[in-house]
Amino acid sequence: MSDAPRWDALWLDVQLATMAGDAPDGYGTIRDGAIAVRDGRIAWLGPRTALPAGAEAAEVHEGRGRWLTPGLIDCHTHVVYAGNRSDEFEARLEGASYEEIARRGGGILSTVRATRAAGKEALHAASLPRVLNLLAEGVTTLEIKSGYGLEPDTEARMLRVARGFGRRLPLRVRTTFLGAHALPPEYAGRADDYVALLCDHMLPALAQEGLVDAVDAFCERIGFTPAQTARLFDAAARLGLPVKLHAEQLSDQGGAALVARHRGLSADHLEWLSPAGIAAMVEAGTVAVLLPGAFHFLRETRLPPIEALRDAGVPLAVASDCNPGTSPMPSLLAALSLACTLFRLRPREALAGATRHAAAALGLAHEIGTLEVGKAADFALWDIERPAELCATLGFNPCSEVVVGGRARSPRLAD
Ligand code: DI6
Ligand code: FE
Repeated sequence: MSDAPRWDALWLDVQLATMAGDAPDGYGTIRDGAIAVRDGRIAWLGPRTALPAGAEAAEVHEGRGRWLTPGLIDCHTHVVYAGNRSDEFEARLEGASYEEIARRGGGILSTVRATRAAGKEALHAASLPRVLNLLAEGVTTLEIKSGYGLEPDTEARMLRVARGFGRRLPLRVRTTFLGAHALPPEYAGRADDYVALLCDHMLPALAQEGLVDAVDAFCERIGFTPAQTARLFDAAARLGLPVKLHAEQLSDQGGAALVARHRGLSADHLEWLSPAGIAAMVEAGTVAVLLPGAFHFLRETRLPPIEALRDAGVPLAVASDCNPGTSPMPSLLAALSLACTLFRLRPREALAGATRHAAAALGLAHEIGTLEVGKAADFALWDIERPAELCATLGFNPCSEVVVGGRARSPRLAD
């Protein structure tokens, strides 16, 4: 009897970027590496020369020198919606601001109208190309928010469509309830009543149906006040659900400190974040999710305080924020590149932002986000010479193979 390992699958001749937290080069590079999978989890990884003697695998894949990273994690998206807002893109270029467009009933409410009118199949069909685009880029975990229904049936439909992608595709989906995205027209002038509906009816019913992994809100002049947001967070806590927040995107509402006080997973956007907000995030271990797509499309000029966040040791995640208004960009690779050019993240920080720190922003750091023995075998293979290439290019996708739960697939599912 030999105790040599028997694996389900083994990848040889790969350059590993483990993205493990303590790696001195920022990538956790292992040259001429190998990685083995068993029961959907990483069973072994290291330099090929260190492979245990006599190890066998049912499937052996040749890496041909490609780079292998953890599967990418897009931890903030609104990919499920119907309709299109390119008219607003034009209006903003004519001088209208995002807030003005929202105040005259466009913006989020325009997508609410289209999404309410779309049945489940139509919503699925409209969203699928965006999801497939992300999958083709090596995304193996995708967070998807509700928030274009703002009434029980459509919010539930959005979350069911989102969950459906996780069942039908080789993809992990996490759903976030964003019922507090905008005030629906039928509640005009009655925001507190709408928040009561969210807290007392919509959220408990959706959570009961198992459709909610986390709760988010838009804490903003054109969204909800800190007091209303706090009420929603208390309702989430009663249901045992973690919270996160669209905070300090257009103004400083103290949202980051608020979500930190509620031990939130993440504060997202953060262009107007104050030093007090940073201190609160440090204290609570709240992740900063940077969304350079929204910054880019809104032609913002005020940067999130990246250096202060970095100096304070706040983990920086990067996400696409894919949505029809402020970030019509179903591309996490584009977000990585923009995070570097617009926010001056280093490529190693941007890649950590779409792997290790994105996992933390979803409360999944123990499961995914780095290549480590025992974690889920989710990874992506790339035709690149150095990992920085993932950020140093824009509009090009060098992903050549994706593995989810130990199963290999082509990045383009139809192949
Ligand atoms: N902030 C955003 O950037 C998105 N939602 C939010 O609260 C924009 C959503 C949209 O314009 O449709
Ligand atoms: Fe968003």
